[in-house]
Amino acid sequence: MATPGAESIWLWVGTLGMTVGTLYFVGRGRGVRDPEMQKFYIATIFITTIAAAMYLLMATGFGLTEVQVGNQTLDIYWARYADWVFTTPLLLFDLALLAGANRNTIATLVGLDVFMIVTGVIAAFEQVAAYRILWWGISTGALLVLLYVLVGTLSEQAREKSGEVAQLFSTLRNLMIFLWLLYPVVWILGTEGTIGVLPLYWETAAFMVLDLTAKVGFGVLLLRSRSVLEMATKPD
Ligand code: RET
Repeated sequence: MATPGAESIWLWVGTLGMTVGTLYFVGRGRGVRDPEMQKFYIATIFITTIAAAMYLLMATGFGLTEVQVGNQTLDIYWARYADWVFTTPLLLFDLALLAGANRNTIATLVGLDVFMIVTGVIAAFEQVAAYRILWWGISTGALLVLLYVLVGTLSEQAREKSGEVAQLFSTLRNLMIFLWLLYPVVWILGTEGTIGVLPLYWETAAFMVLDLTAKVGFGVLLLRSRSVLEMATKPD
């Protein structure tokens, strides 16, 4: 455990944002009785709840550790990965549910995603700089395959849905592709990448904006219209 520096301001903003998001989603979900529709609310509420807890863990310093790489000591917020390993599969689950995906597609997406985060953890804790980049590359490879499945198989399954559902699906899918591709970029430019283009302060701000948009922004768009979710859950 180490003490967070000036970047803790962004971690507190993240904690607050995820908490407000959670309360908002709980409010939106009140009175939803249909079990198929409840799935969207349950997944989305867990996403921001887990993130709020992990942001609090980072802001209070428990979620921070140090890793020695050569003669550099890196500040590593390990709690990010604890957050992502649960929340990114839930985000994919939300999108897959909207697309009406089958179990094999969901399992493939979640499997690739967990592989991506776990190899990302290895990259973050590896002590040899060159191997950090190697694991970053492996993790990024998994991300690219995952996005390929999103654009291919998942989008194909979503095409059978009605106009409004298909529209919401493509908005959320495009948002996801754009945001998720920025994570490995921030990581490699930030402290983890050891080249130090982006100092910890700005890296923390960047991840916070990405996390809030990918979770709260995504959830707001998804849960905005109950009638679209109703259409999505009706057997077609
Ligand atoms: C890491 C590092 C190694 C390379 C890659 C990564 C990808 C992370 C992603 C995270 C997405 C997080 C989201 C959080 C929601 O709030 C682990 C940074 C590819 C894609 C969407």
